Amino acid sequence: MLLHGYYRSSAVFRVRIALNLKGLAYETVSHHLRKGEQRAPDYLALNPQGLVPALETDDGLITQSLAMMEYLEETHPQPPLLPSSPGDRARVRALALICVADIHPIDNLRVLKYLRAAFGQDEDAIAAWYCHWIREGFGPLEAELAGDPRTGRFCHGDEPGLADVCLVPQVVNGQNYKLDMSPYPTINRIFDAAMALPAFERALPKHAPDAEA
Ligand SMILES: N[C@@H](CCC(=O)N[C@@H](CS)C(=O)NCC(=O)O)C(=O)O
Repeated sequence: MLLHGYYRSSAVFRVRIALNLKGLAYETVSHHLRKGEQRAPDYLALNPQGLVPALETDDGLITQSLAMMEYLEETHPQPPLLPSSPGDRARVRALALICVADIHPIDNLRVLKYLRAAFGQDEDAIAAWYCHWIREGFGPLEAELAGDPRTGRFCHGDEPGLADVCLVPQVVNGQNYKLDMSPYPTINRIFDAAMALPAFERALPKHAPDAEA
């Protein structure tokens, strides 16, 4: 498989973790997001959204990190990223979507660029925006995780799964913006448990082949 990405991208970070958890080998192509390489004509021809990640597979190109992770789960079911019962699967998907659908899209690079270019916002305002939307997601996520007995060492039970794969990059994004994580003890505990696993640690941006010094 060939993963189109960029080391700092948290959506790509998710896919690196999922590939590592599944024990799957892959190669990478880097598209420097700050230089706008995701909008180069040859990449747009591949992925008209002009976003990373994109994953080239034997079944064709897959865009959208969640679709990739579901694809990996279906083609390589072991170890599972989703639990076996429909209710539990729905819970894990819902937890994952807090990061994937509710937090990440409004903190994306193109949104921040638009805030600067169209509304003249400075870096303090950008940081306030960025952290606000993480707090909006992490508050309810913390409450859900802390209040549900299905939460274990990880978001769901004692093995890492899809919700953890999506949570960890979002926490790292918060750390990059110096977000105060003290209101989220359960999230912090799960983050620490995940980072103790090589599949998560090796997927960190700093270990990606295109990481900059
Ligand atoms: N929903 C998409 C989001 C992909 C996405 O927004 N990727 C970001 C990097 S984390 C990107 O390519 N940003 C480029 C830009 O904003 O121009 C997914 O999960 O794959």
